[in-house]
Amino acid sequence: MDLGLYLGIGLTWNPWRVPDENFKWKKETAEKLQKDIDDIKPTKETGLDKFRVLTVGLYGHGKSSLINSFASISVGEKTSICNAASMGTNVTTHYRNFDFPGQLEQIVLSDISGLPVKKDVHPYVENIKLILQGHIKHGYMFNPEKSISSEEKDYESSPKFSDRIHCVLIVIDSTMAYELPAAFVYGVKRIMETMHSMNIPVIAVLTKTDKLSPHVKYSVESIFRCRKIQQAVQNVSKQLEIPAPKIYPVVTFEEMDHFTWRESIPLLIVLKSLLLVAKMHSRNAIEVAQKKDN
Ligand SMILES: Nc1nc2c(ncn2[C@@H]2O[C@H](COP(=O)(O)OP(=O)(O)OP(=O)(O)O)[C@@H](O)[C@H]2O)c(=O)[nH]1
Ligand SMILES: [Mg+2]
Repeated sequence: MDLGLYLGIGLTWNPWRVPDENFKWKKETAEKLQKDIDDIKPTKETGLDKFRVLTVGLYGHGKSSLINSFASISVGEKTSICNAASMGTNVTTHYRNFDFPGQLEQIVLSDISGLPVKKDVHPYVENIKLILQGHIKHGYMFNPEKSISSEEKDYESSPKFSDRIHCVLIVIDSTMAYELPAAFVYGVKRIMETMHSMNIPVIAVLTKTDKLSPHVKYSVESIFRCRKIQQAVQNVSKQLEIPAPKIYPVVTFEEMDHFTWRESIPLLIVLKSLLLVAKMHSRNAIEVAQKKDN
């Protein structure tokens, strides 16, 4: 075993993140998180069956892997509902909404192609803004050169309240936290302007922390004690202007044969947070919409 790993070099004595007052890496913690998640459903006044959550990020950063991991948690075993792979180009090319089989029946997660970095990000950003407002239909193929026009068949001219996005997950490969491409930072900031104007909450997820830290690769329990991960969170927070507590490090299940409650905990923490903010947002948004109608 690596001596640094053995001696715990690079780990803080006290965790840099304490997700809950009495947080412990125990099976009961995972079960409690799962129970809390089950209880967070849309309120009656919103008329919603499900919360809609959009994943945004660069290609290959782990958007589809994250969605597959949530699906796995939902059914209690490793499964896959969207394609994830390392191919050097965008694997996901269409805008698709995924309902989860199993327990997570209150969420629809939307997957899209990664933000282009070598091209003008404007058309992509315009499309994201339209998705946030519910104007783009499931199955739309992203064209990085141009945004959708209101004439196209995949354009929804009068979206319902339930078509809008209630929370955005910005997915970032933690090993790139120190060199986020300028086009990505620019694109995310433009998308966040629209989110702020619609009051849509954002959560950032740092994937591949097992690649950033040998401690996490050895045991996921090191995730909230590893200095490198803490620094990655701080770096992303500074560059994207997202508060550090809203940035969640994880390891997706994509490269694992199976998972246990232990590996689930960081992902369950993300799920609980995104459901809480989506619930809060949808409740406020319906009040605003109803006031406008009166
Ligand atoms: N080691 C490790 N690999 C991961 C993790 N998450 C994703 N990967 C790998 O990263 C690669 C890309 O993941 P995807 O989920 O396809 O990325 P994406 O953001 O959906 O990419 P596009 O669809 O092309 O935009 C895959 O080979 C995954 O196995 C993780 O937490 N740890
Ligand atoms: Mg993908």
